[in-house]
Parts: sequence; C-alpha cells; structure tokens
Amino acid sequence: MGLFDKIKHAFVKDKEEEKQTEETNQESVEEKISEPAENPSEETTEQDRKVEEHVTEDLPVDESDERIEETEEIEEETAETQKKYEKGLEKTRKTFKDRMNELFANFRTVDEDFFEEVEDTLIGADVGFDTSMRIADELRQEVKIKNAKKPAAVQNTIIEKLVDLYEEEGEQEVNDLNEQPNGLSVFLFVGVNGTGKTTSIGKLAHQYKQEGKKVLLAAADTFRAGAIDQLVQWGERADVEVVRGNTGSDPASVVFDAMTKAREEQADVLLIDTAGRLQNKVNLMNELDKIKRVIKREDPTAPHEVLLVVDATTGQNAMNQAKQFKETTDVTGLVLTKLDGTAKGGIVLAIRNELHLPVKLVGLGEGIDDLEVFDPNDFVVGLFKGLLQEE
Ligand SMILES: Nc1nc2c(ncn2[C@@H]2O[C@H](COP(=O)(O)OP(=O)(O)OP(=O)(O)O)[C@@H](O)[C@H]2O)c(=O)[nH]1
Ligand SMILES: [Mg+2]
Repeated sequence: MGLFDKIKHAFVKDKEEEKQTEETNQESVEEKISEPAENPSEETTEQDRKVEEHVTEDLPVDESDERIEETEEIEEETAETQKKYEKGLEKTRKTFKDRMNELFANFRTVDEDFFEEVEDTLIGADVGFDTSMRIADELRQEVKIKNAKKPAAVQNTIIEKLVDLYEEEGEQEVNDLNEQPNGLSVFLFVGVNGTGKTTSIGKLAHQYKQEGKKVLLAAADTFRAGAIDQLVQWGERADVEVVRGNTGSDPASVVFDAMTKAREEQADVLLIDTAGRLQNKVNLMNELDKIKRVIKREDPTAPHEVLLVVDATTGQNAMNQAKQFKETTDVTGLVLTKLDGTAKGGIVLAIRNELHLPVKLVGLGEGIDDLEVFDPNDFVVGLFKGLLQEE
C-alpha cells in the first residue's frame, strides 16, 4: 500500500470510528464505568483511545494471558511514543491546517493566482522552496487532467502530491542508526552552537544503557568553557563513563584516548561530542577531519555515523547548515532537535526532498527520555491525516 493510501485509509477509518462513537456513545460510557480503571489519567484523549484501539486491533483474539500482558506493555509503550509524537507535532499540524484553511477561505476558482497562493502557502509551511514549486506545478497538471474544481478535491490532491513526492524521494533512505551488532559503534556528533548535540548524546547514551549496552562518551568539545562539564553531567545522569581532557586541549587526542579505552573495555557504543563549529571556519572543519582520521586509524570502518544535529525551530537556517555541512564533510544522517513546540516540522519534507539526508533521531523535549528514533512514515501520516477532506 502506498503511503498516501495509508493516510487515506486511516482518514476513512477515523471517520467511521467517529460515526460509530457517536452512535454508541451512551453504550460505551456505561461499559467504561464497569471496567477497572487501568489508565486513570485525566489526559486520556480521543486520540489516545484510537491509538490503543489501533494497536489491539491486529491481534488474534485467542491469546494466552502472558501474551496479552506482553502486548499490553508494548501497547502502553507505543501509545506513549505516539503521544509524544502527537504532542510534538501539534503546532506543525495546526499551522498546516491553518494555512490550508486560509488558502481555501479565499478560494474562488482554480486559476493562476490560486496556484501562486499554493506556492506561498507551502513555502510558509517550511516544506522547502523547490518542493513547493514542484507541488504547485504538478497540481496545475493534475487539475487539468482531473478537471478538479471543488476545494476538497484540490486540497486532497495537494496532500497526495506532497506525500507521493516524499515517498518517492525516500526510496533509498535508511533511517535506522548504523549499529554494529558484533563490535564497537562509533557515532560522531557535529553541528553549530546550541543545536542540541550534547543533550542528544546524553539522551542516546541513556537509551543504550537501558538496553544493557556498554556506553562511553568522549568530550571532544574542548573549545568552549563549560562544554566538558556539561557532558560529564549527562554522563552522570545516564550513568555512563566520559573520557575527557582539559579545556583547550586537542580534541583529537581525547578521541584517541576514547577509542583506546573503548577497545580495551570492549564497549558497544562510543558517542563523541564536538565543538559547535561554524561551517565557514576552516580551522574547525580541519579539526573535524583530524578527529575522523584518528577514529579511522583505530577502526577503518568507523565512524559508523556522522550525525549532524540541527535545530528544527530554525527552519530554513537548519536547511542551510545541513547543506553546508554536507558539502564539507560526509554527514550520514540528521538529528532533528526541538521538534517539540515548533511549528516548523514541515522541514522534514524539505530535508528529504531537497537534501537527501535521512533524519535518524528526533528530539522532542529537554528530558532524558525525549529522544525518539525517527519513523518518517508515521511522521507524515500523523502530519497529514487530519488534513484530508471528504470529497
Ligand atoms: N525543547 C527542546 N530543547 C532541546 C532539545 N534538545 C536540546 N535542547 C536544548 O537546547 C539547548 C542547547 O543544547 P546543547 O545540547 O547544549 O547544544 P549543543 O549543540 O551541545 O551546544 P554547544 O555545545 O554550545 O555547541 C539546551 O538548553 C537544551 O536543553 C529538544 O529536543 N527539545
Ligand atoms: Mg555541547
């Protein structure tokens, strides 16, 4: 099933459920009262309920108690992750919806003015300039072919085009982290100041530690005063060891020490923090090269990921940083931070369509648990499902 069909399917199902809920509202209220309250949270929303229903739906009916318990755990976890995503994407979704509503509020006829408004709307939704132009062009063709004139049909076609393009551009994309199951995985974190490198390392270290892995951190940001302490604090929080030098010392030598220690102690994961380097500062780029050379000398297959950390709230700026880093160093993936509370989540589409860099992790808050492995399709389904219209 194509991605757009999935979204449509989810949309139709939601509508059916809505109708059903209306019909059996009274009934279900009575049932709820007699059920033991498993999740007494007052925040349980309609959406949570749907997520839970969705998860249980695929399961065979005759399961043993043990399996059911297990499923319930997974169910809770999935619902929890989904909730975080839903919440993180709230503003982006709302912005998309508002912009679409605005576009169609002034809608009279599908003429050239309208297509230009579509372009502006999409650019404003941070999906990227090229993407916006391409979608508007395809829409022009499609409207001609289908002779679509009704706003609902045109809106659905815009979503369909966006999703199709996103799916097409992501065909070769690998969103999983390149973990080495039988040896050390070395991940190098790069990016400009304040994007969230140190925080993301702390969160990821915590996750691996929870999985029972031996994790080491390398404080190779020796440039900024306080940077080492900040990583050490994260090390304490995640309960993992930090290899460090002094402020001003050669970051490559810290990395060398860390590689040696990781080998001696048979660590599973080494996460390397680097200075918030400005991409136009040649000396800092050289420093990064030197770090890579040191890593390669110890393990020619490493680093297994060079993760560029970008701040989603900066929109187009994040795109520009990614473009420049990609030109000067072999970035393997992105960590998109601060997706919580930003309306610029549309940037995920721009990143895929225009940069061809896979987003591997997303930051959804400042807490230690607020980092998620990125599922690009869930993201897009979550973003667009609510925008489809009944034709
Ligand atoms: N809301 C939110 N805040 C985040 C997220 N990730 C990081 N931050 C915050 O962003 C700020 C900067 O994070 P750092 O991890 O210090 O960034 P950095 O890239 O290491 O910065 P430098 O070391 O200066 O280069 C901190 O206040 C973090 O708490 C996120 O996903 N969501
Ligand atoms: Mg830092």
